[in-house]
Amino acid sequence: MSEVAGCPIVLDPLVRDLDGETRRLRETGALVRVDLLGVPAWSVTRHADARRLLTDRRLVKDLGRWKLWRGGEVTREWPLIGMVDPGRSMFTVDGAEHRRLRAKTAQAVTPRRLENLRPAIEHATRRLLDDVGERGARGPVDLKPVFARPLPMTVISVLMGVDPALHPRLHVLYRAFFSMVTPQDERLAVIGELDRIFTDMVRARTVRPADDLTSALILAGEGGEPLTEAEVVGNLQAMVGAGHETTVGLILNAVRALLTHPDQLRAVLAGAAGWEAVIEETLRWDTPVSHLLMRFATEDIEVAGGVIREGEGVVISYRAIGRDREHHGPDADEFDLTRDPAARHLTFGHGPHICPGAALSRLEAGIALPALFARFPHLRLAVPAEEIRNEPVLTQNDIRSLPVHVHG
Ligand code: STR
Repeated sequence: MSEVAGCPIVLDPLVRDLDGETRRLRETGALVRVDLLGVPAWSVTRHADARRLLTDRRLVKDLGRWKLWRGGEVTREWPLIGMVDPGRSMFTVDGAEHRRLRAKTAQAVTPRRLENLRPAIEHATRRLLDDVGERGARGPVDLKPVFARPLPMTVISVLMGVDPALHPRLHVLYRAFFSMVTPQDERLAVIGELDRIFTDMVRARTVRPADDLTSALILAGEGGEPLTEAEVVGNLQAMVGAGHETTVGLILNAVRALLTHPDQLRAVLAGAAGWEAVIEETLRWDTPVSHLLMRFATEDIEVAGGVIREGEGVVISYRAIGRDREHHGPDADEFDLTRDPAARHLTFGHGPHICPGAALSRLEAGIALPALFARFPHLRLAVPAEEIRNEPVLTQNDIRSLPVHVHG
């Protein structure tokens, strides 16, 4: 697809310079016209505007409200279609229907309920760190495939009841799903296969419920309409898709931030700064999600002196928002663990769709990061920081690999 006229920023599907792109977005303005692989949309780059828009009912998830989709200008040939049309779930509906689809999941992932998962997370962390240690004895280890990627998949699978035998295939499928270099016919086949995998799983649980959230979603219905099979499948896919991809980013980005800020790492290891600060500052400074697609305007909406017209699409650019100087101050580009925690970041979103997995990801990172640095106090990068590249993934901030030396 060709470039779109009137879009000052073309988001790079190969993500060759994420910091540069984040800066350009922010400097271009608060409401910026962006070119998403040939498709125009608005990007929101300021904390205050995003916070307001995320509770604005005139902005909805329903793809049917998108003029470019209704008019046939955007089709299933668009590489980002899977992000805006992943099927019916709590991720794609609003209002009363959204509350109905989300209620059971939200109840299951409160900080208190999640404490039940702690032993499983600690066990998985220990087992993976054993593997890191063994490989590390032979040379540099890439923390992504050996540690950061398997842990969230294992944890979300325990919660949802996904068979661990599926993990290798799921990793292959999600990688192809998110990568912008995947040929589109292959991506559509991947989406079909994910759908079959999760539909089969929901059918198996319908016949034989187990002690997992998928079974709870199937059995839910007391005091309301039960979810349909397609809705349970949609929610399961949303949970696995989000739970798998985003926490990988949180863990890797935190490790990279600490290894490239040795003074702050020392403060953490000496107990002068907390792991909670590491997690929250990483979430703000190097957000696991660069851009969240997409919401659609049901009427004209004024934002920051501009107007989003009825039927236009809106992207929340969380990475730019995390670096918003109007909210985080003139040093917003600095990673600083002593930053005032009262100036909360917006990385998990806001309003009805606020990330239901926020507490789970904090729990995972809060176990994984201290365990990693306790086991390997001499951890250091095995390549210059400038050589660490992103995957060609437009929406997620997805480091390709993080090679480290783990022993001395
Ligand atoms: C991945 C593919 C799929 O089967 C279902 C979904 C719905 C939820 C989406 C997920 C997607 C991609 C990653 C998202 C997640 C919700 C939160 C997560 C967008 C499209 C984020 O990265 C914020």
